[in-house]
Amino acid sequence: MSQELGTLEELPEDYRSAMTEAGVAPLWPMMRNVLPHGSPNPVTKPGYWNYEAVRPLLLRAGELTPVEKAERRVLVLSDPGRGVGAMQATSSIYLGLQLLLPGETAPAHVHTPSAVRIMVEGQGAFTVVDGEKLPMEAGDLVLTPGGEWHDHGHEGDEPVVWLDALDLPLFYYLEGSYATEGPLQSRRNRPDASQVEYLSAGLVPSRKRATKARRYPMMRYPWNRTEQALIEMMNYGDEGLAELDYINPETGADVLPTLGFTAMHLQAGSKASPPLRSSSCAFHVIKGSGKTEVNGVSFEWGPKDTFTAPVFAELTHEANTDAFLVRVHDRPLQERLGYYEERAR
Ligand code: GTQ
Repeated sequence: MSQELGTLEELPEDYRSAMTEAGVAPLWPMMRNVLPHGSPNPVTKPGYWNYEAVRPLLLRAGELTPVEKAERRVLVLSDPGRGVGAMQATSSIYLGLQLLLPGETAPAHVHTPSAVRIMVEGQGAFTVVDGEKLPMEAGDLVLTPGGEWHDHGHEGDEPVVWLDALDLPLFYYLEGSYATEGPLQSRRNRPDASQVEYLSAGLVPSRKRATKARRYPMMRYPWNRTEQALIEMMNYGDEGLAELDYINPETGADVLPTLGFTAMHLQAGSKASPPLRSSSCAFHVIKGSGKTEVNGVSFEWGPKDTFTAPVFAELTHEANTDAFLVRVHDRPLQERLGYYEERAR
């Protein structure tokens, strides 16, 4: 274990200005900032967004800014540790609430970061990804992987809101984030793959020699099936908590290279304290109400609310009613980088 490290102030003034002149700086006064002992020192603070509070602001954006002038009409959920305006909710996760009004179209574009939509309210919206029209119903999870063209449309008659989760902070940090705009896509005249090729878990279209599956074979994960599966898991489990990971049905891998998604069901009256995880995460409430403590900060949540936890957060969930949440996390990225970790409480 190293002893107390030297400080900048200990160094002679002339040496410090000569270093500045040369464009260099000593590591040792900064060493513990970049390599703290034992565990990271996150900038991210626990965040909570009450949907009822944000909803009127989002609807007002619909009156103030036509979608043509927004490209995407979104209110961004900023990490309290970085302050309002920060384009991130945790170190690696961007979250935004997007509004689309009846008849509107959000134009086609493609970008390097990947996005996932979790439907919050309203009917009749759809996203077209790679020519596939994906209906969006409450709780559905819809993928827009990086590099895939996507546009959003709305054939219903009420405002539609969904939660966007993107790995944008990572791409921005890598100076790799950019978008290209293009014309609306033509759509194949068939239901999306979740209703045809991948209707049943455990069954995939028969593997033929020389045919290569799409990298992202299924872009939509309908909520009704997820909820049914969670309820069955709960019925035959004994923990008061059931969890299912969203996976690519062809490979069994997480749905995206960087972000993972886990559907959670907490039984009414149950309490859960997961291990400390090296991943940061966001929770979006599909149904039900409860309370979660994140590093000692308590959030009372209800349907459509969203809250976040930094890396290695101490979490305790308590459900007042039967509750369903989707957890967005960066475990896949950390596993790729070889450092994902869980520590017992
Ligand atoms: O719908 O494509 O919240 O490109 C941020 C960037 C949504 C989208 C966001 C985007 C989108």
